[in-house]
Amino acid sequence: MITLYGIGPGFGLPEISPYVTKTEVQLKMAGLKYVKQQVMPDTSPKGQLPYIADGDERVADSTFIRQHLERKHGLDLDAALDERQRAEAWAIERMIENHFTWAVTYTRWMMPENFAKGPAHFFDGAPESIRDALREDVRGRVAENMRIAGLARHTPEEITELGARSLSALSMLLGWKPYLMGDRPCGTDAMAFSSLAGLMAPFFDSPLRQHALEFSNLVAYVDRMMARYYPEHQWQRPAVAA
Ligand SMILES: N[C@@H](CCC(=O)N[C@@H](CS)C(=O)NCC(=O)O)C(=O)O
Repeated sequence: MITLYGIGPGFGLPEISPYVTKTEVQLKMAGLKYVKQQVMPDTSPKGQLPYIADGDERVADSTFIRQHLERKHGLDLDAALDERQRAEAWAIERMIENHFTWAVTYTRWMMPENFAKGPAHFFDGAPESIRDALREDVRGRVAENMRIAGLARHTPEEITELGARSLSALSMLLGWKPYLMGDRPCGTDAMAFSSLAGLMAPFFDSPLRQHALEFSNLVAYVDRMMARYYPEHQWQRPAVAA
């Protein structure tokens, strides 16, 4: 049995972490049985979530987890794609993970009102004397990671502008197909869904979220993916912007 280590549900989502959600959806796409366990990122071999235990093997990082699952269990989540489509799917996934998801992270961690109602509560169980210091420490580390990645060097308006360009690209790439690459979901749909759902969930508002809601095909796509992979989750469908 595979164990998926993640953060757990919250913020109106079945799983708080977009990367854990990606892996969870890919496990569901593959039809593999798994159990889920909530842990802190520092328990992971790479210091980040997700990681999995599959028999004696522990594998960290969503991309390497997918590679492991496909190799070990004889799967291909992109089976319906030709070579060019596979290349496009990879390029789209890189845009989402290495660019767009940072802009989404910004809305949760760097907008003070969103940090206060969301990530700040990760530390509610810590002793009161160190709680605020812990909050600031983790927020500082996320800010530093964002700076190294490049995004946090920009103004809030510029970050929104860059995120909105990726939203526009995703909307154009999806068009009115049910899934990114056609009639059937592929591996990259897991990441596109997780990142877009994380942004659209009504729990946090932001200028970038308001841009996202202007793309009715992306809103419908998140609904479709949520219904397919998390039918038990009470998804609060966001209203499409007028
Ligand atoms: N490249 C990694 C990214 C994973 C990631 O950023 N995970 C976040 C949770 S959403 C994390 O564990 N952050 C803790 C940290 O970076 O210290 C993957 O694809 O798995």
